[in-house]
Amino acid sequence: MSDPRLPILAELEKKILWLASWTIHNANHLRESADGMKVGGHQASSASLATIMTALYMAALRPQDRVAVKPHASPIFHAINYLMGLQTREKLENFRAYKGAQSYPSRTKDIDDVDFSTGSVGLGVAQTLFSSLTQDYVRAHGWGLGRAEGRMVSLIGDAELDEGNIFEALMEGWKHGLRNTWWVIDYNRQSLDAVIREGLYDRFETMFRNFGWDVVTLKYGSLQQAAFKEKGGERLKAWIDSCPNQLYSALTFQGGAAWRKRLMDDLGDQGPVTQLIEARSDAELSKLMCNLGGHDLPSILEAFEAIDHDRPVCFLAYTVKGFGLPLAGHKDNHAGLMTKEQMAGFQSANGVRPGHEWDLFEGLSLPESQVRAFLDKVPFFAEGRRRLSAPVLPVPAKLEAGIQPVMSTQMGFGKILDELAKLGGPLADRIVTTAPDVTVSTNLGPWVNRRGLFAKASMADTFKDERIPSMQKWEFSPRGQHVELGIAEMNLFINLSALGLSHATFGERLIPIGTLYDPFISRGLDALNYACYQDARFMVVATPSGVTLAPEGGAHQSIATPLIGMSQDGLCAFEPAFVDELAVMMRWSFDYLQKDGEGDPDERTWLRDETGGSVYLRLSTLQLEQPQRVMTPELESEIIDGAYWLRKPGPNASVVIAYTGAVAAEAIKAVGLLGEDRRDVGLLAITSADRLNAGWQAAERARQRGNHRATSHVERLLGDLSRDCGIVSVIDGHPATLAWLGSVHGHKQKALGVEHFGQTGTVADLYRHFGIDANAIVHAAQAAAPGRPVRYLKALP
Ligand SMILES: Cc1ncc(C[n+]2csc(CCOP(=O)(O)OP(=O)(O)O)c2C)c(N)n1
Ligand SMILES: [Mg+2]
Repeated sequence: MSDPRLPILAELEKKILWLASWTIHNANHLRESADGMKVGGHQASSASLATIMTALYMAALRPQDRVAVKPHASPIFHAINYLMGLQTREKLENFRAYKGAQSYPSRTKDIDDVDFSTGSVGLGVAQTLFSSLTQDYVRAHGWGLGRAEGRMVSLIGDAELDEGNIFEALMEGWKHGLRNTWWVIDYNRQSLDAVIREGLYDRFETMFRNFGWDVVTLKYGSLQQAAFKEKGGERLKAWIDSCPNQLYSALTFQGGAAWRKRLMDDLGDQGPVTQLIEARSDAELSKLMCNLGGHDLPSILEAFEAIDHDRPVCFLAYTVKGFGLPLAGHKDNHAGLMTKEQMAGFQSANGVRPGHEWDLFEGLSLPESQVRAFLDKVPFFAEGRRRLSAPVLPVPAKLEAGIQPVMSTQMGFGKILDELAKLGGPLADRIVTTAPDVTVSTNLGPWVNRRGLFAKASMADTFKDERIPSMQKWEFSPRGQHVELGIAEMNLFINLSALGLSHATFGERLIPIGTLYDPFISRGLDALNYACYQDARFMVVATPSGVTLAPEGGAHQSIATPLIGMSQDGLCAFEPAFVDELAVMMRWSFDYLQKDGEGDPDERTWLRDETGGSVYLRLSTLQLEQPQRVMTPELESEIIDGAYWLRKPGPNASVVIAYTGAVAAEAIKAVGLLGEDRRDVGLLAITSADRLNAGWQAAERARQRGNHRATSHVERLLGDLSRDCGIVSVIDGHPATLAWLGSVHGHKQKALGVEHFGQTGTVADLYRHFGIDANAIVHAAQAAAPGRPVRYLKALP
């Protein structure tokens, strides 16, 4: 029996395609008259998913499900939300414009309820997989059981599947027993540039099955299925099956007459096949040939509803890019737009009167009351806003760090987590750590020994059972708090993104901490950006960093990461030199990760700390002598603001040294060497170039807006230096990180750092080679503050 929802869903599909197409056309038209520029809008890409998205959003999805929409199907997504009263006409009129509806669905910039942002292809896809694993993690820990288990659904372009990170995620999903994940492939056989390779469906199918997925192919629509049953139908089916993608697309674009000619040429038999073709008008023939599975509501609904298990499912849906529009099938249609004439034709075919384009019920053939009654009951939207929240976890006033006289920040990190694991409490219980096969080498070991690894099924550590001595327990259980990943850094960041949105997606807060080697941030950079853009909350701890890891490998050095830390929006970067600083940073971060306030910037720092964000800690394996000092509230606050005077410059200072991170020891030594020949030398410890710089920029903006008293932390710190005092900055990273300090008040500056990659050697060799050792600092100080020659200076190599 046919599904009673079909007539109304068919009407809605038409309406949704109309609204999306109108949104794009109208926005382009407005822009064109305003500034002569068209902005595109992915008309064809959207149309390709109109049927499937109608079936999903209006029928198959449930309130607990979450969706990542193919980026360039955003107009369809916005149209659906507009229809449901969740998107405004004003935003759609401003589609792709300032503060208008976004060209790619955005959790942070759109007002409609976007579950996962998309835009950079491949990332949203993988996010659904890791969100499903997050859901399993949360539930295995006994949280959120009052809520129904949801499906994580991704709508994927076929060319999107060229993105390698999708395959990295597939592998990880398989290892973790992925469930409740649906990926729907929009197999329109077109990419941005052209038509895709033949036979990809076969590779996709084999691959997904290999990873344990159920694969459902939606190839022929119900019209085609009926035609295949007619006499001669078998031959038509065989023709469709062997038709090359390019030809199918070209004929789709050309329409009924072209289909007829080609089919008659290839199949005409003066018999049943000819009859099958002749029995149809051009329009009917075109409709039949474009009636692929992905545009056939009955087959789609049936396929979705037939899934009666929680294994991951891949739906391979044959579609037409530009379906229902005059652009259909053309290989150049990616940025194609309908002309005004085409649009006028499309409008009258939709029964929409001029001036009534935005009317919700315009042109529908069913009574408004019936459509309204249906919309009121659409399950997906039935429970209102799907974005959830979770209470803030209390953070201890101080974190224990078990400081040894000599240690590295990486050791400190391991110790702080170890102490937290031992202490217990709500924060410790909600921390989840994750690393791409570098758990032990980034010092997560002690934490994992106490808190265990996560897996849905328990698994003992055979080495322990066999009494083989080992520092590391490797026991898996559903209560474990460490998610071990394979080496793929993209997976690390997408996993952090999914875990870091658990409060919003599942209403259960997690505090995710991910570790990796600092240089490999670049390997996962787009995924890191994506996670921040979605406003996921996590801590990324990168260690070792710089050239300080020395003999271990030139190929593992990081130069650009401090600049990434400064420039990555939504990510607050710290680089401590000492472990007591690290403890302060981590404590502050646990609060910061949980903030979601609005409001004005703090008048002291000009930073928007109430908004919250994620945190990046750049750590080192270099062991330094730790300062013996009392951590006062003032020092704590300066560490968080980004800098403090380790040695305050005296009134006659002609030079100050500013350092970040593990080169602290060299800077301290340099100050000693300068002591006899330069008076009152100051030593500035920069704990966060990122926050220091951001505060300075923000204060300047506030002044330009008329708040003349706005002053940032760095302006206060350097405010007392005399005009001709020089600054020498030094970091084991790119010198540009600190090279702006001189412009704060117009001081002469020499910026030291690392610019070249890959040299091995001891720490001393490399510091000397790159000119960041004490001797190089003294040379720079002498150049910045001319005076009598510094007596301890050695010639530069
Ligand atoms: C990482 C990334 N690289 C490039 C692009 C530009 N881009 C947008 S859509 C697209 C092709 C999409 O093809 P497909 O996934 O098949 O979707 P369709 O256009 O068929 O709807 C490309 C290359 C992008 N959005 N993200
Ligand atoms: Mg495509």
